[in-house]
Amino acid sequence: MTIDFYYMTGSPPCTVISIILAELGIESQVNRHLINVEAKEHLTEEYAKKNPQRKAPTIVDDGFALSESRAIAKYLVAKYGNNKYYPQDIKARALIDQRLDFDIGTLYPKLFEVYKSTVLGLSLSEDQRNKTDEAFTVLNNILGSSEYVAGAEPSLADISLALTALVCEAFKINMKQYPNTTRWLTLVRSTIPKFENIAMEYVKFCEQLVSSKEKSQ
Ligand SMILES: N[C@@H](CCC(=O)N[C@@H](CS)C(=O)NCC(=O)O)C(=O)O
Repeated sequence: MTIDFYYMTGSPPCTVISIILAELGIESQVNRHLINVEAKEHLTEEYAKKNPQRKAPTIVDDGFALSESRAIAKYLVAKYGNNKYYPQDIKARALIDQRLDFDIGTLYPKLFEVYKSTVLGLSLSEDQRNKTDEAFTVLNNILGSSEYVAGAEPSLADISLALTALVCEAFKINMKQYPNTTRWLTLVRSTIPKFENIAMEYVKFCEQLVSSKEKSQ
């Protein structure tokens, strides 16, 4: 069995999949394919057969192609992980899905705006700043009454949301305003074994982006 994993450097959703592959202990069965973005490898018709959105990450598992990091994460834990981090209990799973949807629909898009402002120099409007604060306040409030984002146990939602929060921090969002979130980030980093090394490698990449942007100004 081999899983083909198509990824890009500097990509939060690809980093999430790398963490999950490591957590499941199946990295040795994975063929990693680094997409050459400059050569537009992801825009080819061949790649579109695997991922109609022409983005990364994508996996191909025994001929089965799948994209969207959160869908990939659920598939991998169902097939290879005995549902680790995604329990079968309907309500537990629904809560994890809700948190993952909050990430893709609300928090992660804010990360993209913060990235565009910090690294690409586009201005962030007052409204965008307020909406980013609103999204982080929602996360902080969830974590006020729950150890992890979907209850007392770590889940896929913690891996996905924690990476979004860590990257925003690297892009200079002051996370000290969200004390429940900083408490939880420390918890995730110390209790999900493969999170720390892989996530921090990516955070360092972001910090270098920010510092080279600052030096060029
Ligand atoms: N919602 C998607 C996001 C995928 C995505 O936007 N990937 C970016 C890399 S972070 C990409 O492929 N960008 C290349 C492009 O848009 O041309 C997921 O979670 O997998």
